[in-house]
Amino acid sequence: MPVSSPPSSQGASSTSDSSAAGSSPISRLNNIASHIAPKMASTTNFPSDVVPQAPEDPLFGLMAAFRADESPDKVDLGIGAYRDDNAKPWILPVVKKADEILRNDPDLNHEYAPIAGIQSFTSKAAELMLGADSPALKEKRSASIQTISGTGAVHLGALFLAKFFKGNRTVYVSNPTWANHHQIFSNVGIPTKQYPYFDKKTKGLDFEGMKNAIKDAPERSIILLHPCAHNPTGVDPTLDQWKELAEVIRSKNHFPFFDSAYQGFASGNLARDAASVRYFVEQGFELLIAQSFAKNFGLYGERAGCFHAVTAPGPDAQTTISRIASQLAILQRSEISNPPLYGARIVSLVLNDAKLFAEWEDNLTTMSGRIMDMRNSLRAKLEELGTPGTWNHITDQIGMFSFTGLTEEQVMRLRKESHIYMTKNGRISMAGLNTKNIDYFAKAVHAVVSSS
Ligand code: PLA
Repeated sequence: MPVSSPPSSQGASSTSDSSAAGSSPISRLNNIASHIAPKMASTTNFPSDVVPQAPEDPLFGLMAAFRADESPDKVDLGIGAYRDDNAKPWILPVVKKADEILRNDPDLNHEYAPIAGIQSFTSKAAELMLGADSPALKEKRSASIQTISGTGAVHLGALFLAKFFKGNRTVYVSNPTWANHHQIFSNVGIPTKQYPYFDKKTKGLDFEGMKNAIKDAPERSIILLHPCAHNPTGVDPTLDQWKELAEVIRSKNHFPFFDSAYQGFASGNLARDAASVRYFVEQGFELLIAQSFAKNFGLYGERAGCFHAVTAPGPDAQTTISRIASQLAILQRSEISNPPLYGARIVSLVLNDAKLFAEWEDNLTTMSGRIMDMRNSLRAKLEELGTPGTWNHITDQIGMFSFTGLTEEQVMRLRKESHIYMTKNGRISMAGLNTKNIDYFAKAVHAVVSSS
């Protein structure tokens, strides 16, 4: 019987890597085992035709490759996590303060949270997303449930739809979108289809393509939308375009599902970044929202998130939302029982205290402002160098990411020749750039673009 390997630092890697055959103690043990029982049939319930070796997650694989690179020049533009001007993770000063308050709270304990999470957190999270004067809040026709960050919220929404949505059980996502959307929905049996989004020529929004595809989708389809700072393109519709989209979505009775992972990161203004969602709610849509606090609070690993369901106005809206909330609680109970405390406690402290809230807004401006500086600087440098092509899209795009237009071949060359790490689709996390590495990056891009 094969001897299993200890878990590797990269998670689900296997022992069957032929390049390592015979070299590790585990493969030697496996060799001996196969001599002792050469003819023994495989005893696993999970042979390779049933459980094939899956590829490593491209983004987390990229992160591991970056960590393993020993070059002092290496640049990480992979995962969408904020970095300061020294390429270091930034603990928001307001989070440090909230943490201090938490740690000195004599009443704090480690009891379970309620199934729906910490109420002081979920209620303020809803206000943040919908606006304090939202008709949905006033009319009490929204339900909010704390989740395992944004991913957990998308998953909970997908699971709810898989169980209860009786329209066209297909979710339409932008082309491209955050790759995990495809996995999360297909895992619960909801297939994804794509609507055009990114115009390769203008490196901006293919609005007509997007609108027409949504118009052509069968009645009552699920439409997944990024409210701001679209991942991976950094391209957002204007508010007027959102209004047109709302009209199309209404005319086909589609069901909108917003995935908000970057509120405050696009413009630096929380209300402006939520304007699309708020507009749809004002228009009386029934909709779902996944909300992440990973990026805007820098609480990536703490997994603070929230899921909101909003039902349309009407005489039975409150009973509808109560039914929905009751089923969400059942799903939550069977999946995670109840959500983790720390991140939500931090967020709750900040959202419930006017002074801390103002400080948080200030921290958000620091992050979004530095990203905008890097956009301006990168564009200026590439234009100064005379790098072939146009570079206005770097400053036109918004939020954590820029879709550079670099080809996969160019991306791979940058990795090999200059130790610069970005996803193969040419997405860069803008926060990975800083005053110290931006010249190096611009020159490296200039070199590969000029010679390909
Ligand atoms: N939705 C979108 C659109 C995202 O970009 C991300 C994160 C999430 C949800 C999930 O975030 P959370 O679960 O951490 O709250 N996207 C990252 C990381 C930043 C990732 O892929 O997990 C990215 O680099 O694309």
